[in-house]
Parts: sequence; structure tokens; C-alpha cells
Amino acid sequence: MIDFELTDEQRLIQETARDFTDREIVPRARDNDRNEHFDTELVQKIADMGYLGAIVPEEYGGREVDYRTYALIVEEIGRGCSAMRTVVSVVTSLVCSSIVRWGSEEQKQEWLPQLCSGEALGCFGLTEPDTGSDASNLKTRAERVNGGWRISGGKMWISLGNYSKLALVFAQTDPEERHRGIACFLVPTDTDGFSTQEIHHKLGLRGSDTAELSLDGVEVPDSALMGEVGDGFKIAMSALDSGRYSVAAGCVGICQGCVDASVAYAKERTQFDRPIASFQLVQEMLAEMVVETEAARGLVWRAGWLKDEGKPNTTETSIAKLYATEAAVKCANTAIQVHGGSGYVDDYPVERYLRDARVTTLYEGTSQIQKLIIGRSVTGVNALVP
Ligand code: COS
Repeated sequence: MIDFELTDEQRLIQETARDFTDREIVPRARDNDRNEHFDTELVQKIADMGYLGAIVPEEYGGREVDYRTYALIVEEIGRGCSAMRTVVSVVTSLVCSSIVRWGSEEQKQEWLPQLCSGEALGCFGLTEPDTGSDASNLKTRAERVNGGWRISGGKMWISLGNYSKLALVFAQTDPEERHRGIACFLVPTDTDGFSTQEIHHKLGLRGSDTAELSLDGVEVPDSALMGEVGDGFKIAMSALDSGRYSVAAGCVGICQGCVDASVAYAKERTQFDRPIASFQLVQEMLAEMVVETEAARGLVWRAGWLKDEGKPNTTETSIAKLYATEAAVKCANTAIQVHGGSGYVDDYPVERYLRDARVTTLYEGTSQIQKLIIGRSVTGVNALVP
């Protein structure tokens, strides 16, 4: 059975992550957002706390915590700043968890210690300009050359792409094989032919780096191939099982941040000679936010428990991701309502919460994709392809 009581160790890790977030992340979040500044100094502090390799085995430089504990950390960072939470989700879940599960011993030893320590950042190159939800339909090609592979194509919306030393690149080796032809490569970003371009003017996550990647005849040795040719799609999907979980946990943090900010504001703001917290319609908004937050957290913890038990969890992860991301958007919108005009400017974190939450129902699988995964699981009927 799921035990909702945290262990002493989990409580300590949660309190440490909470203090760290309040001390280091919260004070910088607004300025980094305003200035579209990717705060590498703060990223290094996050790495120094061990949060970039939280679920990685200790022998490769990680903290080796379980998935439930990982969610506690990610929730706190998500409460502070989703741009920084994105760094944790991408490096830890999408990149490190893939290498832990699919990498050779040499690949693990080469990359994991650097990624965990923050010496290297990593990015996840799956999405392309013409390939989003239909993830197996990649245009990026990998062809065999002497002793290795030549990769050509482009990747889009890649978080951390401009700052990464390592890119996981998914490429098609044989279009006729569809998803069974996809391979995953560990590509050092200083390889000839690899270039990146910054993407600006985003609605939210302005303190996060987002890139377009170009691979123009990038040549890598055989040792850069992760898993076998044809494992690529499964690697991507298993990475998303961890990544979607991390996004969901971060969104619980947004929800909790909305509750905290709104309760504080409602108690301090007076209208009609009394705190607005005393009005029933304001309490209704607060209650709705609390319920959304608790429900989202419960779904995340359940998915985490399944992961820790080694049980199948793809559907439960989609349920948690769908619910928590939509809840974050709702809570942020409601939090602005509680704050009135003050919520419409960045004196309070709630307008940033709304802008930052908005991408979470898009990236790592849209809400519609999560619904189709859940629908297919409950009916046994694949409605993904008309
Ligand atoms: N873990 C490991 N393997 C998985 C898996 C998982 N979670 N999910 C699917 N697979 C495997 C399947 O077992 C199947 O293997 P076989 O070839 O041996 O049969 C293979 O992958 C294909 O699976 P499936 O039939 O489910 O693939 P679909 O083409 O139906 O596509 C969706 C599945 C649409 C769910 C997938 O393309 C998807 O998640 N799209 C959204 C992509 C996304 O999130 N993009 C954001 C990018 S990161 S910002």
C-alpha cells in the first residue's frame, strides 16, 4: 500500500530543498524572468545540492534517491521557479535517467558524473520543426559511415540546447522501419556540424534556455550510439516516463506556490474594512486551489510509488502529468483573481506562475496526447491514429 507518511530522511530532504529554494531560487526568479537570463550560477548551485543527479546511482555521482523523494525536491524547485525546475527535469529525468537505463558502462562513466556535478548540461533532442506529438516521424537522418554515423537534421524547442555539452539526438536510420528504425546518439555539442540558435520571446519560462539545433553532417563514432539501432523510440518514451513525472511534480510546486501566495495576500489585503480572506467567494477560490494541489500531489506520489516498486506506470504518469499541469494553469489563473490588479504585475509571483505553467500542458506530451494514452489504456483501442 502507498504510505503517505514521509520518512525522516524524506522530510529532511524536503526541508533542505524548501530552504534552498527560498534562499537561492525565489530571490532571483523575477529578475531572471524579466531579463530572460539563464542563470548558470544558480544552475551550478542546484547541481552542488545534488539535484541534477537526484535519481542517479551514487557510483556515477548521483544522490540515488527514490522517485518519491525526487518529487519532493522537484516540487520545491517548481514552487520557486519553473525555469530552474526545467533544468532539473531535463538533465535528471530526460538525459540522466536515459543513460542510467540504456547507456553502456563506458557511456555512464563518461557522462553521468559530469551531468550530476553540473560540469556538463545535457539536452534532449527529440522534437523537430515538423515532428511534435507524432514523435516517431523524425526527419533527422543517421547514416552509416566508416566506423560510425553521420547525422543530419534539425531539432526544435530544445531546453538547455545552447548551454549543453551533450545532446541526446534521436535520428531515423531507415524510414521504412518507422519507429523501429530510430536510434539515439550521445552527441558532444562541440562536434563539427553541430550548431544552435536561441529562441526568444516566449510567453513563459523566460529564465530557461530554449534552442533550435542544427546537425549538418555531424559525424560520431559507433560508441556514441546508445542502446541498439531501433531502440531510439523506446529510449525516448522511457525518458518521457521520467520527464513527465518531473514536470508533474514541478506543477504541484506551482499549485502550492499559488496557494501560499493567495492565502497570504487574502489575509493581508482589506476591502470593506475586513481582510478579503473573510469573504466566502474568496475562500471558495482558495479551497478550489487547495483541492487541485492535493489531488495533483496525490497522483504524482502514486506514480512515484509505482516507479519505486518497479511496476508499470506509463498510464499513471500520464494521469499525473495531465492533472498536475492543468491544475497548475487553473491555480495560477485563480491566484491572479485573488490578487486582483496586484496579480497582473510581477510584484507577486502569480502572473509568472501562469505564464510558466502554460507550457507544461504542451511540452513532454500535450494534454491531448496524455488523454489518448489514458484512453488507449482503459479501452485497449488505439485512437492515436485516425
Ligand atoms: N517505455 C518503453 N517503451 C515504450 C513506451 C514506454 N513508456 N511506450 C511505448 N513504448 C514502445 C512500445 O512498446 C512499442 O514497442 P514495439 O515496437 O516493440 O511494439 C513502441 O514503443 C511504439 O509504441 P506505441 O505503439 O505506443 O507508439 P505510438 O506510435 O502509438 O505513439 C505516442 C505513442 C503518441 C504516445 C508517442 O508518440 C508520444 O508520446 N508522443 C508525444 C511525444 C512527446 O511527448 N513529445 C514531447 C517531446 S519532449 S519536449
